[in-house]
Amino acid sequence: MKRQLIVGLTFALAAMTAQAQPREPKQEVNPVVHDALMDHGDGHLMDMQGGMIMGQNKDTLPGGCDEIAENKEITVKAGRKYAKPGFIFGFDQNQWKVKPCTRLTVNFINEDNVRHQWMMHGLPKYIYQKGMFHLEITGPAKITGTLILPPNDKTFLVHCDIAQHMEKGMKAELVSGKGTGDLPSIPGLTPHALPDSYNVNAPEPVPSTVLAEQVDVAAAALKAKGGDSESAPGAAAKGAKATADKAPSSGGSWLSGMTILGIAIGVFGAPHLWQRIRARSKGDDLASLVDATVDLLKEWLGMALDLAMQLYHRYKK
Ligand SMILES: [Cu+2]
Repeated sequence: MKRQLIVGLTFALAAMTAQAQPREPKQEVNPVVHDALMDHGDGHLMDMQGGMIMGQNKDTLPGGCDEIAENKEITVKAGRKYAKPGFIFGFDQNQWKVKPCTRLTVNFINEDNVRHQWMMHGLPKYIYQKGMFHLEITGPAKITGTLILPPNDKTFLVHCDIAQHMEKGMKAELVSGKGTGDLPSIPGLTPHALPDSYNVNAPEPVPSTVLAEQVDVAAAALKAKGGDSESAPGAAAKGAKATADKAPSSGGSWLSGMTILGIAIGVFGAPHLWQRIRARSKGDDLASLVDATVDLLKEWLGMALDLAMQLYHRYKK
């Protein structure tokens, strides 16, 4: 009886000790501050320890901004400990909101012992090379950069471009003004664009080779209809390219190379477009699908305007 009591007490004590001690020692993050970078021009700054800023812009107002709307500073923490459930890496926040024409200073603190980036896409290319603003550093370290947002409402993709880091959780969005709709697959914010399926009965995605065959068959059928002497199966065997090459010489045939190109874009593009609309849609109902379609069209319009602004600024000089 006495021995049982001692054994019991020993177990209780061991359990309490185990609970009192955390499994991993608490890690104090003491980031190295990279604040003496060499300016290589065009907003590209680097230091010998591997700190990097691309697209630094403290003064140049984007076209359409009469003045700086606001000076804003954010601090972004990056690392494994900020990963959302199901992910490996993460930012401490996955969405930031700013006003258009804001001068935004980003303090990027990488708390991991690997390299991470805070990379923003979709900025006007006449100011930002490749349309990017980008902070990069091996942690634990801190790096700070500044950019000025363009005047349009837009949702910008922010991610870490190191292989697999975005897929494993380092994806976020920066919403300027009203934005242009949430991006898909933002951890903790929006669902996966292509959710994993473990249903063995689910239909397989159609491989592109099958689609290519469908284009060939469609082209052959159209050619046969157009009154060409060659039989449809024969034309199918030769493929769409041969059809496109020969079509102009068949004299007045409406089946031109452009038609084939149009069919190809339609056959390849339609499923892709549908997939993108579905990915954005909040549900399968008509209203959500229409919303998603309008969102996508607005984004394309934004891209077209960006391009127009870029051309305008290039040829204005
Ligand atoms: Cu990373």
